[in-house]
Formats: sequence, structure tokens, C-alpha cells
Amino acid sequence: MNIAIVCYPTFGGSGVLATELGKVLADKGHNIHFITYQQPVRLAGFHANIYYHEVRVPTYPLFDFPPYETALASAMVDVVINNDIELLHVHYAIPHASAAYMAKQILAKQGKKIPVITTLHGTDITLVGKDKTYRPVVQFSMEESEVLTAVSHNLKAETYSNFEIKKPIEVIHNFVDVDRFHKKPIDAFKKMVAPNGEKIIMHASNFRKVKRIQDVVKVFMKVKEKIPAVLLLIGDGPERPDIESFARQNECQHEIRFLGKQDQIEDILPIADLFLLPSEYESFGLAALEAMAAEVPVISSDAGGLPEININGFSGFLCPVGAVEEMSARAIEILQNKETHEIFRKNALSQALKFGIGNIIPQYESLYTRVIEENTSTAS
Ligand code: GMT
Repeated sequence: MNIAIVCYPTFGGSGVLATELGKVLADKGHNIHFITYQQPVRLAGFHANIYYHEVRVPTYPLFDFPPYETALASAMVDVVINNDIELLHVHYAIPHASAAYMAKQILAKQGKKIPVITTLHGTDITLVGKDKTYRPVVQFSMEESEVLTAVSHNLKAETYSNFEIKKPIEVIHNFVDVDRFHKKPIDAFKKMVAPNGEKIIMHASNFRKVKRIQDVVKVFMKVKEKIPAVLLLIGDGPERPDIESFARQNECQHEIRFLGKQDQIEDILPIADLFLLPSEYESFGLAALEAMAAEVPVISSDAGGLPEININGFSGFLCPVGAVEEMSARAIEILQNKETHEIFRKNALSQALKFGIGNIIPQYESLYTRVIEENTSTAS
């Protein structure tokens, strides 16, 4: 199949998922065309079936706000026409779904009928999308997509409760390439960050408020009262300066390392003993799934779609949002006993395997086949 994937190229979960999806599909022989404004962070190297089309937004003195959506729609038209694209798969509704609608109309005038699949990822619905600044456009463009998918049952329910959407939403959970993450920890790296055998606690995110990184630090402080531990924070974003000063105020800055944005996260996760994701909301929690694939148990909040992937008392624990005491007690419970820790590690991996490539990618492939067939039969 010839598929165009539109996504954000940055470290956010939706861009990561879209890029990984394209890479797996390319490995399976499909031609994948990424359309975005920058090389996606997880798209390094060369692949015979992968094409990258950069959206350029020329500046002009009149433009206080360069019209990205217009440039994106034009790029979609160009890529579809010149590469025999059969399907546009857009990740994150804003502005990708509305740009796709525009491209579809332009292409229809030129006699080319192109179907659009919109995959909803989370904040495009729960935060930004429902804001009245964007709501009418998001609602309209979702309705106009041939197919809507959501990355969890929770996000599907959130979409129906926040928008007047009549069309069905298909749930296709996010996936992980378990073989890539399930690696032997790099000993030298482990020794460097935990020279005295301290337990390694980890968190990875885009450091937005919704991630509640202060809770991560609070849990860490409680754990290290009982067990020698270090905290590794991966990622970067608006909350970082506050977290740095919070750590200094609590005199634990020397036990916390900020690793910044990392694209080889599969080399870092395996050294962790525990992963924390105490988010206010998480439609899915791809970072937690990647940790589980690296055989790392997860303590997360029970918000959003997290209970669909992290199984309480099995792959880790689910605690109410903000329940720092409970999260700390659970972390200590997992970390202080070697045998318990080992059981949680194995369970985390077996839970991650349920979301492995082999289980999820065929769902996308059969969806694509169905949508392309329907489009061909109605076009002729
Ligand atoms: O919140 C983020 O980490 C970024 C955001 C995005 O769209 O890039 O992530 C959302 O999509 C991910 C992939 O489907 C999900 O794993 C995240 O749970 C979701 N984030 C939220 O719902 C807050």
C-alpha cells in the first residue's frame, strides 16, 4: 500500500507512535510517506520504503502567524498526486484532520478521491480540542474523516462526552516493539548513574503540567528515606525549571539527573528499577508501555487509559492522581524485596507483549485495506 502519514515530528507520544507505525509498515513492504515540518525524532537513518516530505511555511511580513495548516494541506495534495497515495493517515486532530479535509476537497476537484483516517491521541480531545477556540473545526473535521480511531477505550469515551460525534470510533491501542526495548542493561551506564548500587527510578515525558512531575520527585524523596535511590528524568519542557528549583529546595538535586530529550530511550529504560507516571490524565501512556517492554514495573496514576495498560498489582500499581503517600508505599513494596521486584519485572514484560507489534499492526493493516477497498468501490 502507498500510505501518507501526517504527524508532529517532536518527542510527544503521538509523533513517536506515528513514526514507529510508519517504520513497521515500511518493514512489511508498504511505501510510507511522512508529511510534517521537521524530520521526526524517531526517524533516523535510511529505509528503502520511507519517504519524508517537509512542509515549508514561507514567512512574509504580513504573517504574524505563518499559515501552517494551509502549507500542510498543499503538501498533502502534492504528495498524494505525485506518489499515488491511497490513504491519508493523520495523527492528532489539530490541525492535521482539518488540513486533510481541505486536501481531500482539493483532490476531489482534480478527480482523485482520497480517504482520511484520523487517529485521536489525547490532548487533541481532552485539552486543546475541546477549547472553544478549536472545537467547531475539530468536531467538523473528525466527522469528515472516513474513519476515526482512538488509542484507548477511555479516549473514545472522552471523545463522545466532549463532542457531538455520531460516527463510530474504532479503538486501536498503541503498540511497542518489545524486541527493541527488552535489552540487557548497559552496565557501564548503570554504574555511572548508580555507583553504589542505588535503585534507579525513572520518568520520561514532555514535562508538561499534566504529567505532575512534582509528584515524581515527592515519591522519590519518600522512597529514598527507606532505600538508596537515584532519579533519572528524561525529556524536557515547560515544567523543568520549576522541578529543578523544587529539587534544590528539598535538597535532593544531587540525586536527580536530568537527561534531557533522548531519542535512544531503549538504551536508557533497561537500567531502571521502577518507572513513575503519576499524570493528571493520560489517554494511553506510551512511555509507561515502553518501560514495561524494557521489563520495568510501573507506578502510575489511575487516570484516563492507564488502567488499560498498567494492571494494578501485576505490572505495577495504579494509584489515585496525587496520592503521593500511596505511590511511595507501593514503590517501596516493589523495590525492597528482590523476589517481588523480579515478579513485577516479568509481569511488566508479559503485559507489554500484549501490545506488541504482532498484535496491533495487523489491526492497522486490515483497517487500511478495508478503507482503501471501500474508497475504490465508491470511486468507480
Ligand atoms: O502528553 C504527551 O506525552 C504527548 C501527547 C501527544 O499527543 O503527543 O501524548 C498523547 O498521545 C500518546 C500517544 O498516543 C499517549 O500515549 C499519551 O497518553 C497522550 N497524552 C495525554 O493524553 C496527556
